[in-house]
Amino acid sequence: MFWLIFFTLQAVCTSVAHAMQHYPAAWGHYDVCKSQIYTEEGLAWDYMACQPEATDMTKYLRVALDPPNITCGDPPETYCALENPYMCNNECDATTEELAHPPELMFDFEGRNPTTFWQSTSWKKYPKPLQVNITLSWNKTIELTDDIVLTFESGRPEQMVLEKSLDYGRTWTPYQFYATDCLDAFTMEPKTVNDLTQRTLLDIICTEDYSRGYVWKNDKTVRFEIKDRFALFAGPRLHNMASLYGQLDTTKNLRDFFTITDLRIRLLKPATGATMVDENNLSRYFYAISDIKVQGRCKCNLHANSCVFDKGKLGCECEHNTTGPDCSRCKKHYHGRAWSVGSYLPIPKGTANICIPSNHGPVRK
Ligand SMILES: [Ca+2]
Repeated sequence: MFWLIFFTLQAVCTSVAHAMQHYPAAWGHYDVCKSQIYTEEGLAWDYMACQPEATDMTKYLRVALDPPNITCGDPPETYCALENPYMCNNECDATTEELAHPPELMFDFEGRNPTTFWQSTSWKKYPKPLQVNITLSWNKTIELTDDIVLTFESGRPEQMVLEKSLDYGRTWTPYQFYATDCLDAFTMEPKTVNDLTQRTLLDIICTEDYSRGYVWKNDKTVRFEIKDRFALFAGPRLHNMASLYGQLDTTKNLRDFFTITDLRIRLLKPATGATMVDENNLSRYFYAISDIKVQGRCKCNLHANSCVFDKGKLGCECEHNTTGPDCSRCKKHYHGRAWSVGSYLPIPKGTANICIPSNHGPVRK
């Protein structure tokens, strides 16, 4: 069963001022695809590499849970607090709006009090593992521009994997492993993003940073650190984006690393807060997530500065005589040379690499 949460908010984002609020000035580059200039022959178009503004991508995703009936409340259940087994006054009931915890509550506007959250059934079948896959699908290639942040309402999981797909969910590769004990859970040495270098940037690590302190109110987030990885090229405050863009231009692996069509959160073991699971009170163990943040932009191969959400699907508004959801082909009658991705270089305008008419007219760039 699928929960469709297509938010029908307008997807056209062209406000440069808005982008400036969130990103250093360098991010504002590449927001124009072409401009008119005067030449000896009169008015002509000057073409530049361009890309859509980064935005909140959770508005455009579809979420699916596996197993599909893992959400609490059918039948109604009562829950205990992990930190206090005698505090069992929480109820989940799928048929009552105030007591239901459906998946869309991971993506609603947060900031209200109390928070809204998705919650799983409890670990009633212990010692059989309590495992849930949460799959987020965009049906479009997107490029991540900021950290992925999950906020847990329950304790953070003791074991979890974040995975990505670049082919609409056919194949998956891990992004990061999370555990209270990386060696025990995944036979991996624990590392943090700070251990990475330019050379090892694409290494997949297991981190223990986000699994400890199971109930502390300020310790509820699990992160996949995009900006720390960018910073390996662009400097700690991302002041040298030219360096990052130069690398993205020349290293396909690096560009692909930040590009996804789907994300999958594999919850493998809930917080127990102890080495022993209290078998007399399994209502203490479950997963609950109040918020998921995914910032990114449509991948348009530097041939579009806007991306629209139409009939439940994202698509680039292609310029430079290109076409397709990612602007990855030349338009009909514009096959004068092979299609090519735009280039970030030279900074700041890049190179458009436009498609040219099949009958070889004179063109700029
Ligand atoms: Ca929420």
